[in-house]
Amino acid sequence: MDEKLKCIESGFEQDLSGLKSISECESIRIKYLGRKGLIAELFQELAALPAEQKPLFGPRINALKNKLQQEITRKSAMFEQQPELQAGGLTAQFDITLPAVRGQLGAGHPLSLVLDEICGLFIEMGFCVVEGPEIETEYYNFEALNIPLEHPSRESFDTFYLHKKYLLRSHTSPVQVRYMEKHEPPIQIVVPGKVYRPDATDASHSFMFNQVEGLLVDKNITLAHLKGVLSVFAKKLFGPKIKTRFRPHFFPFTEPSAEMDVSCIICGGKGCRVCKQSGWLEILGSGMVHPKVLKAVKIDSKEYSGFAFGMGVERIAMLKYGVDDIRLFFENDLRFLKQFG
Ligand code: 2NM
Repeated sequence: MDEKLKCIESGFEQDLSGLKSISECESIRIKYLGRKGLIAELFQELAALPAEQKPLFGPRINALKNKLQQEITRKSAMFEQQPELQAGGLTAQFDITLPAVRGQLGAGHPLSLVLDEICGLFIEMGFCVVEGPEIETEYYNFEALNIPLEHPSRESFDTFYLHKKYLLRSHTSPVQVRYMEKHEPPIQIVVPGKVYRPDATDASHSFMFNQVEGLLVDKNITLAHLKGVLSVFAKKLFGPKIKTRFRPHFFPFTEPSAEMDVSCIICGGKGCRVCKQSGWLEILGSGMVHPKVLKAVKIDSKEYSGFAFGMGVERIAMLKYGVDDIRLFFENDLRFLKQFG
């Protein structure tokens, strides 16, 4: 008897899930609850059982009967209210009365968050965001930027060459060159994007990474404007307590050139493992746009001057989030990515 009850119940569940229309509901009702149906059969068998077993199975058969009645009524009401579920469409298998399964919410990629934040800070200061091609020519990636052919300075921008004159840009500066060719000053842009260099991959190097570079050209622009804009940027990005300093440097496309450091965001300047006991972290490169670069884009360097800068997004994201291996950004391990907003 016990076996039989279980068997009828599981058979019913199978039949119920295959239902496609209201008329099929009726056939199932007859099969189980009809005058000669499976439940009626159970009651007949119950009558034949020894008296002491009747109280064991009577209530169970009744309970099963009620359950089947409820399920069939629920299902036919569903077909009545949602006629489009009938007749074997894809949705016929879909029980709209079931509770919904909640999908997993995504999170912004840490590099997107930092890139958007950096661009947002420059937008607040009046810059426009500009993008350009990742496949470039030697002219825009090097020559226009005062990095002559065969010059050793090209080696610090070690490059992936494609077919003949084409290459993968090793910085986003070619976009600034293209922009200056087409627009007259005043110019005030930031350029985010992917850049490529054939470095061996390790904890701090990747053959592809993201940069944000910027350019401001107008009359009477001086190193004071460069220092002002970039110091404000650092305070907005890392907080008002942060200190900045500028160290002389060399870039072929700027003269003079400088790197900007911020006081270590981990130890506050006391010295720690991250800042290698120096108290300072290098954040970006910058300088006054070289007259030869302005000449290449036909901007008169007697009338106009400008400053430019560039920073690595991965490096800043690593400092901001305390990530110690750049490869984590590219492996798409959800255990890592889920930790960001
Ligand atoms: C940097 C550092 C210094 C830079 C220069 C230019 C251009 F096109 F105006 F000449 N764009 N970006 C520049 C200057 C980039 O990155 C470390």
